[in-house]
Amino acid sequence: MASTNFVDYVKTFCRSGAGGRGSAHLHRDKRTMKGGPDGGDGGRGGNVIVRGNRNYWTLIHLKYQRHVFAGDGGNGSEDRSTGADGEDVTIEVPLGTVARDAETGETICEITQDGESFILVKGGRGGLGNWNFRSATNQTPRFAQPGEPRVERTVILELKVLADVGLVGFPNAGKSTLLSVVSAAKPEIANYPFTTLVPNLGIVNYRDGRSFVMADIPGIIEGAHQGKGLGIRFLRHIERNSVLLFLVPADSQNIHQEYNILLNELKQYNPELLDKKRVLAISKSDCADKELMAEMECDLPDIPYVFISSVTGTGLTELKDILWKVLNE
Ligand SMILES: Nc1nc2c(ncn2[C@@H]2O[C@H](COP(=O)(O)OP(=O)(O)OP(=O)(O)O)[C@@H](O)[C@H]2O)c(=O)[nH]1
Ligand SMILES: [Mg+2]
Repeated sequence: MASTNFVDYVKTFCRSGAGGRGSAHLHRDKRTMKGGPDGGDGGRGGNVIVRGNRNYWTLIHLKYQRHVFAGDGGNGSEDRSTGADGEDVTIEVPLGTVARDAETGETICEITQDGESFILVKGGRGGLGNWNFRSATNQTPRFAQPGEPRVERTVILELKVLADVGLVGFPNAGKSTLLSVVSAAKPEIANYPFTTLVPNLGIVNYRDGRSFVMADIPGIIEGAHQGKGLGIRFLRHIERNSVLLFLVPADSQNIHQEYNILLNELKQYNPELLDKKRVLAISKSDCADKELMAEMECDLPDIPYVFISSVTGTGLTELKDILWKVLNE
């Protein structure tokens, strides 16, 4: 996923189709001077629909499609012919997309399954033709209903990546490296902060053909919730993960303190993130010496932890075991 191709937020102006007008036609032909009402109904206006498609990973295909208009319904006509229904427009989105109303902020729907669809804006109903209004006391109704008007709505589509495990850590902690060694993903890795600018996903193969999905997101730093670094907008991608894997390098000054800073940033973003199960991985353990590690072990947060090294492979199997266990608890 090249950085510019990852789009996780789009605002789209949606407009449904108007319902067709009902017809107020009165039947006439060669032999009938004064036939009864035979005006047909108008067709329904087109809907704007969102549908989940597992072949999409981002919202990039919607980036430049700022307006979505569904078709209007056709008008009813003589001989009780109903107007054609307006054309529906379907917006295909990746799984994990949330649609919100831009004005009220209210969540309209959440698409998590392939093929799952939801009507964002409903098309107007078609008007009834005069044929429907005939009665004993009014045998020639010269009126019909108009169709319902178009409905407009600005919708925000937001992608929240669906993964089982989300990686949380400071920049340069080794998150991308870990993802690259436990999965087939090829994220960018470099020895400077903020290498990763967009989330990366990888499928981690576990024993017996089982697997889970891991998400690597850009690093967060103290004050990220105030906009420092890349900010915390990427944290929306770990909102859905069931387990958060904290990554703190073994050569950091105080692991517990760094962990608390990360935890606090998550809390500032959304306190519900703290309800998730947490695992701690102390990365780059090949850089620290044994004595130091034993010392560090005395002061670690009270969650499952493991020392790992993505370079030598130490602890990776153990880490997968812990993650799998926590995922299935
Ligand atoms: N010695 C050692 N170096 C590591 C290990 N894991 C990662 N590194 C190095 O640490 C540096 C940063 O690694 P990344 O994986 O890019 O770190 P990141 O957490 O993804 O960083 P950002 O994307 O900037 O947030 C790279 O130079 C890696 O080679 C490890 O287990 N041992
Ligand atoms: Mg990275």
